[in-house]
Amino acid sequence: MAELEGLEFGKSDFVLLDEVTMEQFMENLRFEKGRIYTFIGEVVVSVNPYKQMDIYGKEVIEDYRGRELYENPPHLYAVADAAYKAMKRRAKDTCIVISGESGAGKTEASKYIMQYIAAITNPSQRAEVESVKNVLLKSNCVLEAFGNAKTNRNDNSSRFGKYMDINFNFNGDPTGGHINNYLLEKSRVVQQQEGERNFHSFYQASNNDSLCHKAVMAALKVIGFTAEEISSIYKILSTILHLVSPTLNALEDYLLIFASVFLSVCVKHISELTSTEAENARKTLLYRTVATGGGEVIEKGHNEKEASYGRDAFAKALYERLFAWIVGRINSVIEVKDYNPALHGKNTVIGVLDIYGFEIFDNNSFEQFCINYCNEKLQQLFIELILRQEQDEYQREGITWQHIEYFNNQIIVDLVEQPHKGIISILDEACLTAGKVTDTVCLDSMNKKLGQHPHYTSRKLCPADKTMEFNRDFRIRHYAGDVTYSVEGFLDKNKDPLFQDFKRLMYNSSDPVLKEMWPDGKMSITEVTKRPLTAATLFKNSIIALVDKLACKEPYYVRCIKPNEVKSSMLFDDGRCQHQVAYLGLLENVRVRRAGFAYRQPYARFLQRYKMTCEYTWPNHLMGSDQEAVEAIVNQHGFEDDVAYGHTKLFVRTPRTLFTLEQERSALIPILVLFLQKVWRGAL
Ligand code: AD9
Ligand code: MG
Repeated sequence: MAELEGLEFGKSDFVLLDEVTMEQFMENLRFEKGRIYTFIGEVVVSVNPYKQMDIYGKEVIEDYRGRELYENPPHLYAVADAAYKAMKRRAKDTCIVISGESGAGKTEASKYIMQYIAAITNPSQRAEVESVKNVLLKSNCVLEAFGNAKTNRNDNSSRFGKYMDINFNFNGDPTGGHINNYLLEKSRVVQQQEGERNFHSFYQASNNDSLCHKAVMAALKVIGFTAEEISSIYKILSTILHLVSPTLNALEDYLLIFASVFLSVCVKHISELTSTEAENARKTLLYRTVATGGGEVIEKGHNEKEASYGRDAFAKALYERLFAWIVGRINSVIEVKDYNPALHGKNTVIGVLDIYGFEIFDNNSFEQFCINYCNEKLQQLFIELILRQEQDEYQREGITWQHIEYFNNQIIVDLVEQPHKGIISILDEACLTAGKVTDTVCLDSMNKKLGQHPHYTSRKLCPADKTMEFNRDFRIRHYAGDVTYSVEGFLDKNKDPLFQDFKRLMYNSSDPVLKEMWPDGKMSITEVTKRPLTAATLFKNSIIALVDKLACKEPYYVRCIKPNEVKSSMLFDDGRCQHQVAYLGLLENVRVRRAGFAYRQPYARFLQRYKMTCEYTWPNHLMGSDQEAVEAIVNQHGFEDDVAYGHTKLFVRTPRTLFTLEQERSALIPILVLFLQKVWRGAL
């Protein structure tokens, strides 16, 4: 099949469009033609089909295994194979970056890529490699259960960022891996927007998702979680459910909480589930310990607001630490042990990034701010790498490079992260200021400092009811669209405080798993604690580290597009798709790819494919080098003006040239097949 794909060639890569216009791009993108993947050179553009496609599985994997990118129709498998080949043949660390907005198909793509890599490795079925592969694959199921939730944009939305490194030995077989997780949206534990749900794990544990629950339990066991650990995980989930249950919520009146029988029932459950003293658990929910100036330690009762605030912060922290612990536990199983480079050769890595996509909700808060900032950083990386890669390649091969204008979103990245001036700095400053700095005061400060910024607008909405306060928010003109953020809760989420008493309570639990998650509970109240970094700064640091990690690898890109807002397999919403094509910079990507040379191929490869079209090279050439043989093909066709000769590759300027060669090749194949058949039958 692959060999006879020549005529499909033109349609399968945007580089081959007659003209790079939005109309032509959209015409070629539409999935009604039954094709959901298209190349831009080595980038795969993917449109979510919202239905099961018969394009995955063992047989298709075999078609792609070890083949070059353009020999088969565009597919995730082609890009996975390219990343794998680069890693294996050239001992390069590579990464596959999957981007696109929420619901565009990133997580599904990352799973197909992982399955492909698992399928093509370890042909000798060595048990220890099989076990690593199994854990890598099963970790998806567990992480999705605990880190994904139904949102209004996606029924299985990733509420954390995931970057997974897979390590390979010199044979190209997986030897281990490491997962980094980024900012779990923990506020979801206590509050969800209308129409959304809590993390999947809560439903699996408590009610109707028994099928998924079984799969998660099986996956936990395969990974190597012990029965005690699994029991602790589910006890923590139950604890959180008790904490955020409507019963406890309804009792927010501080005095009522005191007197309530419900509270004592709840406390009893919580203390049993967390293996803590009931009296300590009760006290921790209702009091906090404070050190007075004179070094005295006193217990201070919470007021109603503090009590409910403390409880929510506790529930969120419990879940966040549980999630981090699960990731750490998986890492401890898959980390590469006893690897000796002298003995085993270079240990290489393929990284797969599947992070939350760009989000615009009706009400956007601190979480969307972080998620969208992260997407700005990844877009910035895409711009840099795609440009850099082209530039490097031309330089390496000794070919002159022509610059193409891009919208560079660095200005938005700076707006968010610049030291002293950026939004994160202003937020941090407000969090560190003693006394009562409210969200609105912080917003005033942002407006003063950033009011003139072309991508920032402050908004003051006059409420319908004149006695009410003004609604206050700010708007960022992101690369992917305008997002209005409600400033309410920003400072609190950024400070992310948790009364020390909760940490101590957990540290003193007799459940060893739970205790392990709270090492900082060891400190006594009088010990001086350094002010922890704020949530936004921690996130910023982790994303900067991620970008650094990706930037030093050879990147492969999957750009996902969401075809409509209603999760339909029938609807291709032109306007929505055009918007995504525009902000993802796909047209520019095509232009850059075409500006210099649309195609480049190593001489040997080019020769192998087109030697049949030239009398001097078929069936074998007698020239000194492959480059000379390629020159013979080019000259015979009169393409001299359309190509340049690099040190190792032929560069082709216009798609027409390759297309002509492809057509000629396709026309020749049946004749050659007939010829060979006759030879075999002895007729010739
Ligand atoms: V988010 O940023 O985590 O909210 P993703 O990860 O981009 O988002 P996801 O992969 O979860 O989106 O895809 C959303 C849904 O689209 C899936 O649950 C599937 O129902 C559907 N989907 C996505 N890709 C495919 C596919 N290749 N084939 C069939 C798909 N269905
Ligand atoms: Mg996802």
